Amino acid sequence: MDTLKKKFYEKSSALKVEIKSLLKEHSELMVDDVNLGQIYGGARDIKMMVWETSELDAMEGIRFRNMSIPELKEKLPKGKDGKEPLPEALFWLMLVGEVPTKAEADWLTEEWRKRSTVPAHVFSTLDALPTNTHAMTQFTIAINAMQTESIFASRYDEGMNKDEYWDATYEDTMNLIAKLPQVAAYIYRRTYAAGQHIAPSTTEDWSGNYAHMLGFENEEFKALMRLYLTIHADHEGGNASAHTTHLVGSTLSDPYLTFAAGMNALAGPLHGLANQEVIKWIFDMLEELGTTAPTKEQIADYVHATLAKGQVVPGYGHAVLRRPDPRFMAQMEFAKEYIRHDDVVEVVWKVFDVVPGILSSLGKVKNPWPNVDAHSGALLVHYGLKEYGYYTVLFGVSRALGVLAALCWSRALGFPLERPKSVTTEWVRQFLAEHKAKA
Ligand code: HAX
Repeated sequence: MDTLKKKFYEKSSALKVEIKSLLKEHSELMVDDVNLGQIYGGARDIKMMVWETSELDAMEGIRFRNMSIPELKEKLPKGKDGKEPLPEALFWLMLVGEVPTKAEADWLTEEWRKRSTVPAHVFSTLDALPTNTHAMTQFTIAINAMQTESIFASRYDEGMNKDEYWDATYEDTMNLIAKLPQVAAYIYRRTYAAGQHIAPSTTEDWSGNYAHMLGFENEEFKALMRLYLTIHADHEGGNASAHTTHLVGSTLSDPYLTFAAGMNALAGPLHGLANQEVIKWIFDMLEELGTTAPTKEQIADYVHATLAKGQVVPGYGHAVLRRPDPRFMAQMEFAKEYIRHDDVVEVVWKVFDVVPGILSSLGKVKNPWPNVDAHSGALLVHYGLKEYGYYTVLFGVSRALGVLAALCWSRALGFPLERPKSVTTEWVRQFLAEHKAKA
């Protein structure tokens, strides 16, 4: 058993025992009351699942195993750029709650390299699709096609003992994460580079190799990829891609099918697809205004026109956050550090000056601040990755780290099938009538 797997087994076994005794004593303890607004309003703020890998605070933003993004940048082992954390290190941290040494992070890079071979039928499945198929559709189809490799599915078929679920889930998780960059790069090259594919590097880390296979050798871009693939990895368990993964995983669907389901959720424009919508919105604005350097007044008019059409301003707002997203701020800092001037980046910053005031003035938007998706496209455009229809795949490759680490925990702790209760509006009417009669 490798060191990471052994550590995970020891920690998850201990926590399983602790949870059992905690629930034995306290399972009737009330944590929250749920109100009608929450029942009709997308279950906001209802505490109803355990997610060990990260936690979101409305004001402070995301913490991975209690570490903020600036702390990750300081404490995690770094890639060869010397500044940006290795996503490998973040995965280790999320899985076992410990900051790995550089040697441990490097071991993971090598381990994923060893497991990275993608079966040929995955490429032929992709090749059967029209090249104008949306990149996220290609991505989820490819993940489903890789399910032939699932160790969990084949061991379950052979009658696996439930105490071994964590082991098979760990193996699938490691294999799937290892293969994702090549699958994702293949989609990019077949869609946007006339199918001229690039063989994997034998020396780059996980992010550097992904950048290389996409066709980008610029070291700054590779540094950006390390940051990008780190900050998009996890956002606690309630967001749509994580929660979908959790729900589908709770049926004991194998990690491939489970992760593909999460990626279908990520592909929605209110969630991960917002990263493509933001840059599309900016490009449309610049085209309509006939300038690459719009004034704040011009941007304000364009925002009002977007709202008047009954559309949302992409990249702004959040179901939990009530402050500018630290993931937005981390990307802004990256741009300030690495990029001297860029028209699109400047537009993103002007939009940041203009939009919160307008959204606040509507009186209904709970969070007028930018989220992670408001900045990412401008950085990618700067380094030449302009095909915004691809952006959500980059997000998805990163999100695999968090949701699959969390899936390992769900299987190790033996979490049951998720099955919340729904009600009908007729039930609500009767409930209200009884409530009125009692008052
Ligand atoms: N532009 C215009 N209106 C907005 C808005 C925005 N950016 N954000 C919220 N609103 C509106 C909502 O549509 C809602 O209007 P109605 O009452 O007329 O339906 C009202 O303000 C209240 O919404 P809320 O409570 O503030 O926000 P929700 O929790 O319901 O929704 C969303 C959160 C992220 C879906 C929302 O802010 C939004 O649509 N933002 C734009 C899309 C986006 O950037 N999504 C990415 C979010 C981060 C993420 O998951 N990344 O992957």
